[in-house]
Amino acid sequence: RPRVLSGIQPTAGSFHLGNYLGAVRNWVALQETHDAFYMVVDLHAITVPQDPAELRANTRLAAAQLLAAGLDPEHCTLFVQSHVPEHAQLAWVMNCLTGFGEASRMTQFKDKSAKQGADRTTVGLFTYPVLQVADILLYQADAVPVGEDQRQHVELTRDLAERFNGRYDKGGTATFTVPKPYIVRETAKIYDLQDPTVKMSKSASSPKGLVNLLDEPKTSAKKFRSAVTDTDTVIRFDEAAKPGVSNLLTIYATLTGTAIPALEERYEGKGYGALKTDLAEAFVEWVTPFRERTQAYLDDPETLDAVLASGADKARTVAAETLATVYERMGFVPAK
Ligand code: AQP
Repeated sequence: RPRVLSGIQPTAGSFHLGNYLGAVRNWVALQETHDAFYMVVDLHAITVPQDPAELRANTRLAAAQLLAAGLDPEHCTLFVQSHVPEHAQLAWVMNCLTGFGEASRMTQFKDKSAKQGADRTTVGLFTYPVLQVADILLYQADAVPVGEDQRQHVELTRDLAERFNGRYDKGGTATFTVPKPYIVRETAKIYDLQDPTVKMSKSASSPKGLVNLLDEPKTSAKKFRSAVTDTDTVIRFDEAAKPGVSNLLTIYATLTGTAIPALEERYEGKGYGALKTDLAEAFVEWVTPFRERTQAYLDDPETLDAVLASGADKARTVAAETLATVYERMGFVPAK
């Protein structure tokens, strides 16, 4: 089976709809066809300041949401990044292979650091993509299921894997599998409901444009009903001319498993109000059991922690083997 690896941050508490539709939903599908490794990336979370109690609670909350979304520990390896120390160890090695200019070109870093200002931006935020490189390469992943915003980081991973392989393999077998991004075009970028030209994001979206899965469903339904569209009245998928309507159609189609042309037909001659109300209802119908399942996992922390412990064991076996090969090839003297 080909292998996939991906991660999600535990920073905001609730996942938002972009996280779910752009990434987590695909993780659930891929666990049936791939050898799947998924993690809650708490080491990434501390690139910005975290309250310790909140980080601890949000890490378990993220795991609970992943299980509620449909990840099955019998079909995938679910773990917490900091439980596997090899991530930080390989990240250091990869930092030493990454050009300063190369890291400086990462657009996500440029955007976030510009917003935070130089004094509040940490070196950790700067090297975050390199930690991500290590995350992926440790597991020899063939594919990385992510949203469009992560494409550049997967490209960096490919470059560094090839660089390492070229420099250290010396005619032997390649140390690293060179991974490909796995991005589902239709849901690669879910947009802010109030500004459908920017991605839905926990840090950049206005509260009214951001749909958090764990918010009161009534609150989210209202956000759908007041989503920004356009002054036209035709319900048609056209991302360039009608970004708001297209975003709503994408969300509706994906949540309900309906093709977009079928929705266009269903809403022919109807106004935007009907689409928004129906989408709000469909969302509430989907999210209500999701919230209940999340709560059930949270109510049983022992089981949750046991799932994560067993995931970490499985992950460490793979990660340790890769790291040992890397250390050996780089010329580190073995510890024994
Ligand atoms: N709007 C989105 N559309 C599609 N996919 C998205 N992802 C995030 N936003 C969208 C995907 O979700 C996965 C987990 O991402 P993360 O844990 O790194 O979260 P994030 O990218 O930090 O989420 P935000 O909201 O975008 O955070 P900020 O505001 O901090 O930048 C990834 O696969 C991501 O592509």
